[in-house]
Amino acid sequence: MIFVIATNNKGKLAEFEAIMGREGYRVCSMAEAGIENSAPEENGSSYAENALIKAKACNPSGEYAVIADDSGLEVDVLKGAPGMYSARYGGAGLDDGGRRRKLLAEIGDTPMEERTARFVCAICCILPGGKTIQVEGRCEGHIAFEEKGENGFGYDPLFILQETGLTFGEMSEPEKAVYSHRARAIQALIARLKEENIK
Ligand code: ITT
Repeated sequence: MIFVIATNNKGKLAEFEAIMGREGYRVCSMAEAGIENSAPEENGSSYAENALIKAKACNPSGEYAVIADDSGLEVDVLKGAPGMYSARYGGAGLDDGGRRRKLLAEIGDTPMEERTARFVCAICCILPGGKTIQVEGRCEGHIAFEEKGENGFGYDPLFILQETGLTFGEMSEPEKAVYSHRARAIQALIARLKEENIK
């Protein structure tokens, strides 16, 4: 079975390739599966609904399965923002760096003990024939006072993982893959695929 990763985010794609690849699964990008343009409106009311919307929109032909991910960073002092709107936080004009600067500005000098946050990842997998598997993963941490580390993407240089005390930006890809929200969701998916005897 080949799994098409229905994302336009290169950072996510690299993580799926690395984590699922290490587990022996074959994955490819939408472009490699001949799908040029799939970016549906993400108008669901939960991460899970948005993941389903993205997986359905990808709709590859033949023997491919599809995996879509909807994820976000929830900051408690911002009442859960940016959350489901993490990719669009601050409007269309901002890049990842601009969104990180906006987040730091919004949180201001809130003390470390109140800078609690979590990453959430919902994955939707649609198998050939239509069977749908939905799983979720989360990881807890704090928002740093400034960016640390160059690795990863998105909010990684700002998210201090509880278990290591390092930002995802300071951790290597295999280290992030031990603890991250996406890694936990992928492990849950793999457990379900094994139950179904799908390789
Ligand atoms: P696709 O919809 O094409 O998959 P996207 O980037 O728009 O790409 P989302 O709508 O799920 O994906 O938005 C998730 C955003 O949350 C993402 O753009 C990052 O800003 C942030 N994010 C999610 N997972 C992250 C991670 O592991 N590290 C850092 N930031 C992450």
